[in-house]
Amino acid sequence: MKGVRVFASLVFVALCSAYTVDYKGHQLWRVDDITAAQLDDVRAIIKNLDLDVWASGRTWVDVRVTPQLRRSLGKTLAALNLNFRVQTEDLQSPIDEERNNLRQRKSSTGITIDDYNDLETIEAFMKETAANYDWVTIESIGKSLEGRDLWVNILSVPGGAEKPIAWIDCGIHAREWITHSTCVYGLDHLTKEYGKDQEVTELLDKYDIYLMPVYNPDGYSFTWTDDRMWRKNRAPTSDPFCIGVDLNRNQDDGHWDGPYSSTDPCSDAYRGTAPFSEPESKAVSDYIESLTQHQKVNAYFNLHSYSQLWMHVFGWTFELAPENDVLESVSKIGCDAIKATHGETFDYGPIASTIYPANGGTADWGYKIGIVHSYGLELRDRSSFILPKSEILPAAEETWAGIRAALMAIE
Ligand code: 0X9
Ligand code: ZN
Repeated sequence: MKGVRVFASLVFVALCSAYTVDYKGHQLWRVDDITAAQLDDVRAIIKNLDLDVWASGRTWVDVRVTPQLRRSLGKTLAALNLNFRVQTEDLQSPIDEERNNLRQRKSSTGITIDDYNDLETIEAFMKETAANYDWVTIESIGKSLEGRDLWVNILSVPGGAEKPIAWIDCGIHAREWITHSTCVYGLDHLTKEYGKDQEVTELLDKYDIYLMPVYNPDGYSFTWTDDRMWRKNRAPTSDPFCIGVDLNRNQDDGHWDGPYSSTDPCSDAYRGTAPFSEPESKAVSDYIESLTQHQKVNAYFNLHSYSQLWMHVFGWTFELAPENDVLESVSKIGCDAIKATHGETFDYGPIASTIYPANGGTADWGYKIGIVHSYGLELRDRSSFILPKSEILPAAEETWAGIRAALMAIE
């Protein structure tokens, strides 16, 4: 009897701690009110301590702090007069909470639009949607490093003259789950509402929509099994202890080898060995480029989280694009539509000055191949990759309102 109980509790423990990477005791700190004069200090601390940066803005940065680092980092920041506050006391607790919620739901099969869905469920939903609508197709545009299909849904309502294309992808960064759920919502909403909702109907009458809910399936799958906070793909690197290339530093934007990415395979911003060295970024970019041969690709939306930003080119330089005025006005239209949905505010502007400069990003690549309206969006919220279930639909609704408004404004 005792043996049975021990066995039962072992099974229970195994189910509860399904992730192999544990963040118990890790905290998320926000270093705030950073002045221009303090910026170099902050950068040096991040580099010296090899801190894991989760997000940042013009005057703040969120870093994950291990239990071992707390004391010394606190002292260092205080000595430099840098303000910081603990944003999440124990990073494992929201991860556990999220997992418990998902487990409770698990009795139901099939997609749940107002919740997070694993890779298999999303793929099944994409196939099912293509089977249910004669104007929706599904295509595998290549394979990930671990051999998973890279799926895209094409929403193309027949009739009228040839339409321009709008490309929207989600999940280039594995842990940004609110983006995957936003793409899934889009697929569901646009298909169900075409011919009923006037705004959806106008959008699909104007555009062929190419929707890729999971840009980085190997990484996404890994965030469900091993490490909820995984960001990159799962490519082996020259360092046997470090895995993964940041697919948003791997694009052939003409400035891949610039200073604003990492050459260190252990970094979360590792650029890879060459532009488009990665099967995922290569497949997506080849495919989009092939689309431009036959049809106009009017816009590219690359979805991220978090920090509520709507960004346009450039990322590689602080210089402004010649089209900056129009990019700013379309971004404003997008942000206004977001605000009108649930009151959330998004800041907008060029990538370099709105978040930070970055080489090898999707928007700069899109711009380089002639897609001027190439945007990078950072969705909700302002403090975490883990968003409660209650925010999944609102986040998706406002994002699609923004994308729709922007697309209707682009000529
Ligand atoms: O660093 C990034 O790649 C993005 N931020 S995140 O925290 N989601 O990782 C910002 C990149 C902005 N550039 C493009 N989207 N092209
Ligand atoms: Zn991201």
